[in-house]
Amino acid sequence: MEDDKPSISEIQLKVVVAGYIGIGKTQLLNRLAGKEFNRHYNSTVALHLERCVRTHERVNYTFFFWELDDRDHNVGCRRLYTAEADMVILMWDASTTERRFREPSFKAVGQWLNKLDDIDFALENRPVLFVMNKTDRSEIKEPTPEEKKQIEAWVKTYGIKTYDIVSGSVKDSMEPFEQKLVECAKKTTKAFGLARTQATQLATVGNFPGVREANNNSGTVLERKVTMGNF
Ligand SMILES: Nc1nc2c(ncn2[C@@H]2O[C@H](COP(=O)(O)OP(=O)(O)OP(=O)(O)O)[C@@H](O)[C@H]2O)c(=O)[nH]1
Ligand SMILES: [Mg+2]
Repeated sequence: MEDDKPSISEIQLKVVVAGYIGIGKTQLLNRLAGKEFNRHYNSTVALHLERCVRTHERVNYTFFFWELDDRDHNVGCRRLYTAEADMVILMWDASTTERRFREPSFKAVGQWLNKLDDIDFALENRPVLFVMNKTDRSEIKEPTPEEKKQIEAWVKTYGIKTYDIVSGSVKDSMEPFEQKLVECAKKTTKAFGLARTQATQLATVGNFPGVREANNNSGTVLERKVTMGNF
């Protein structure tokens, strides 16, 4: 029997991932790519690339992650690495077993927004996902009210239109993070573009019989509409 559901659509998204050194960026991306958690620390120099695909509501989202390192000598490359990104992930480290990390890594989130803004990276229309990581090493499992307030202030300062916050640990289930990731993906400009295209296609296919009756001689118009319907 023929499947009358609309075919699967493809969307490719470039995601910038940044934050303080050693907060778990690489491990998070490795987990998304299907690799196991690794206790061994191998610090990223300059750039780490990872790719994963998630399907939601008949859309295949291919995420291309660009993890930037936090070293200032790589400043010159940032404009290149962030070019045409669709989304941003900024992380901090929630471990309370190593308190010396939590505060500086949270401050670094704000510093990263500033660094991105400095290279004329428009944050307005790029969803930002704020990630509190390493909750397995913390008695505080959610962002504190102060952290939430600070994030709201940053969102205002940088004119960010869409953002979300998620907490978790790459040692535990990745489900909450993955849900938020897809939610953010759905709010990117590309996803809106895709939704518009699909709506146009549906409207076109829906109008097709009426158009045929009204345009008996308009072969070109019909041909174009059929092509779009099969797209
Ligand atoms: N307990 C715990 N450890 C983690 C978690 N995520 C990462 N780690 C550990 O933290 C260390 C740093 O992890 P990475 O993923 O390399 O951190 P990073 O942010 O990519 O580090 P840089 O590339 O140097 O900036 C490693 O030893 C990891 O095993 C986590 O969720 N929980
Ligand atoms: Mg890394």
